[in-house]
Amino acid sequence: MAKAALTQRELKDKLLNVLNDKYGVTPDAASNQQIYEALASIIVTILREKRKNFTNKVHSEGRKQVYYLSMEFLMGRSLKTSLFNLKLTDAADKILKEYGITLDSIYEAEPDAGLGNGGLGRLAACYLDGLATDGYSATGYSILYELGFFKQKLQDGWQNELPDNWLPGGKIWLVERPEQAVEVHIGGEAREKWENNYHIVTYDKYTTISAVPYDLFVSGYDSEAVSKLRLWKPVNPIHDNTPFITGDIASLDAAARKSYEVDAIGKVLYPNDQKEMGQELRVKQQYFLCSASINDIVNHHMATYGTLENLADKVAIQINDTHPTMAIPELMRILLDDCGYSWDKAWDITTRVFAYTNHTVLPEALEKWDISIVQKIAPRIYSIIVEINNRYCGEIWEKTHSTELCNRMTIIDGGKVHMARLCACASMKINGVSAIHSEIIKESVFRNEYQNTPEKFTNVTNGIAYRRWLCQSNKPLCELLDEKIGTGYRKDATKLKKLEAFRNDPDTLKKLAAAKLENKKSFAKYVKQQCGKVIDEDTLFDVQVKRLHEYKRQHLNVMNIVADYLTLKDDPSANILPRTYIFAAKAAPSYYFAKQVIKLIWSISKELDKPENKSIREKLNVVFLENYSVTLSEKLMPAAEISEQISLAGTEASGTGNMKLMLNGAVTLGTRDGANIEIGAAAGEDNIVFFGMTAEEVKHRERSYSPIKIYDSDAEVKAVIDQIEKGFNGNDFADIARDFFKGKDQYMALADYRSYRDAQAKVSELYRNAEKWQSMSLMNIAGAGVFSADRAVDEYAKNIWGLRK
Ligand code: 26Q
Repeated sequence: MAKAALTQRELKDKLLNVLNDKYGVTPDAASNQQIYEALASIIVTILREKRKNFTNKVHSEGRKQVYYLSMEFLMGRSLKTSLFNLKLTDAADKILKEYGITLDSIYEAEPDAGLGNGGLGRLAACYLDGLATDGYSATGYSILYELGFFKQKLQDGWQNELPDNWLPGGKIWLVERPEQAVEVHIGGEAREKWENNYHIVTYDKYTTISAVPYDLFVSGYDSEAVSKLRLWKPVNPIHDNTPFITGDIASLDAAARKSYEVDAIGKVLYPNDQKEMGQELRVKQQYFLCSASINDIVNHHMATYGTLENLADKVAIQINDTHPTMAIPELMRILLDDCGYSWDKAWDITTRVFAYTNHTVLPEALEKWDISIVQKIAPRIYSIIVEINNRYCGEIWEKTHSTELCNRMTIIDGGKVHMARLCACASMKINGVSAIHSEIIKESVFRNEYQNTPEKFTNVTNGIAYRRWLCQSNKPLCELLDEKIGTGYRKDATKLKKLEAFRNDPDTLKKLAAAKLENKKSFAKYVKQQCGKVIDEDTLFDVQVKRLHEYKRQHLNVMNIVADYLTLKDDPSANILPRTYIFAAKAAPSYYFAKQVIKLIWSISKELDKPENKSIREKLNVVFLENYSVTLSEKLMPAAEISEQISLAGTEASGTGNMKLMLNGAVTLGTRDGANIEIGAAAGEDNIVFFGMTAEEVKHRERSYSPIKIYDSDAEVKAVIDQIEKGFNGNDFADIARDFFKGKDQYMALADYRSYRDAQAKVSELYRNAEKWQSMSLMNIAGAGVFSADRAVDEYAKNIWGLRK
């Protein structure tokens, strides 16, 4: 077992020095902000050095490296996890205590690096941790967004979006490397011609953007390896200073406009709704990321090996959903135009380098860009895509003589470029993110591609950086684990299995209950501080936290709440298990219905707050927490008892919040969707509460589905929807009642309602048997080991990238 990166003495000396040199203060006079920045800068220096040593070793052994391309990395905070992974938490804690400062208060000075929408971005962040912990050589690439994903503020229950200006507190983690800047060319004109059997490509009149790297280091736990996240900042290179010297207004104007356009590329992270956004800017962002990253990878490889012949032996590039797809034609462009490779040779290299992960089956989420936009932003890339497609369609025709198949697989179709089809065509491997999801994509989105190249398809079930949500967030539980199973689980999550032996041990179960209660108390205190709302830790904490979307069916959860509300309204003494329903969710800014659902939850919460509803509130309380983030999830997960994972079967690719909740002992109440199925297998089917239709049943039912028939025939459903229509706290929700429930009910909430109600009743019954409940909770913790990112990236490394440790 490796020792701490520094002794307590060394850390203290460094801290005192930095505080003195940078701010001229001693710890007792320093602000929390100053101490945070001083600790951060010490860690950055350690990690930078460690990464250098690790990289030297990797190079000297000629080992293969992986590059993870993603438009999003939802990193959250870095200080706590870095101290923990470097085994410096105790030392830092003791040093600060000497000055009467708590380490926790220092953590609060750090903003989240919220460079992601949700699951996909957090997964990328978790994988950097897992890769470093497992000892793999990994680099992530993304954009240095000036503004992260928006901050959510509710006004009268309506979501407002505020800019997330994270850099003032967050840039301390970034190391600028201007000497490694690369050029990206955008726009312009590309022409091709044949001359004496030579294919001549000219590309000119483009705009040059400088991509400047900012590196953020991610420590592994108890490991030599350090992952690097390289964030590109777009900068306008001022080659031509004449307008500034001559003062020519028109040229100055053009120069200012260009600066503005370049800055816009790095301004803001897009929310995951395609409808209302500026498509051109998004495509520009994507090409900027792809071009900068591929050029960097190629430069680095050339500097190490002096040739690209062995690129595929030394480099694997993972594409996180289709967002970085243009990396594929960009590598082709460099091999063809810059290095003079033949098409066949370039294609052979490219198709052995890339692998692609799919994260969704919702058709509206599949990226298709207008030809005109791709052509305008990256004309040479477009011409390469056309050539890839011509050859691809040619091959399919040769193989099958089916025009129909060619039409279904063509990358360019209906005036659009289908990014997923391009990924499938060029990648060595294609994976889904849970067992069921990897099966579904073979029958749906990639039905034809699967028939053509079945050997490309594989599954890697998602995993989480579990230490962040267990060791770094849930001290009471970790103390119990240390006592019962030792500390081996910190490095090897499968060791959590040892806890199973205690499933019927009264002492363990009692202590497990005590740990949960302690966490619930802390969380209740936090909620009180944050929004003034009082929640009772003696009630069951029932948690649904995730992005707001109709397919995730927060509104089904609301239906159950309203049904109980109506019962209690009638008879406050009704035998209903006291619960606190906890929600947190951001809606995409232009997603009207999602915002309505937030307002609905908020209105119910307000209604229950009224003094005249006190006796109802004792049994039924609802809280909506603003601004769900990585940091909020770290505070919430330890306190959760029920994990609501209630998406319509077949729609949630995996889910990862479900894994964090399970790990903290929450029992899943869920559909047979995404990773829930594997959670059931890992915890044992008796330790999860499933309900609702299976994905198969959904498929069969869909065609003849009629929500209004259910509304008309089930009195309770009718009463619930009518109440939602009438509203709460003076707000009506006729829109939701009409469109979500009585109209299309696209995600079939009414079809699963009865089964969900029954499942909730079963939960109450199980919870009333305290010992039974704690034993279920324990089995979830014991089974959570397979959902570690350490395991997931190991599967990628072995089955997809061909990496050695
Ligand atoms: C696309 C085009 C333009 C602008 C934005 C986007 C965009 C951005 C983000 C589309 C989708 C996303 C994010 C998707 C996502 O988070 N998917 C989730 O990925 C998790 C990790 O695999 C899964 O666990 C979840 O099931 C899946 O919903």
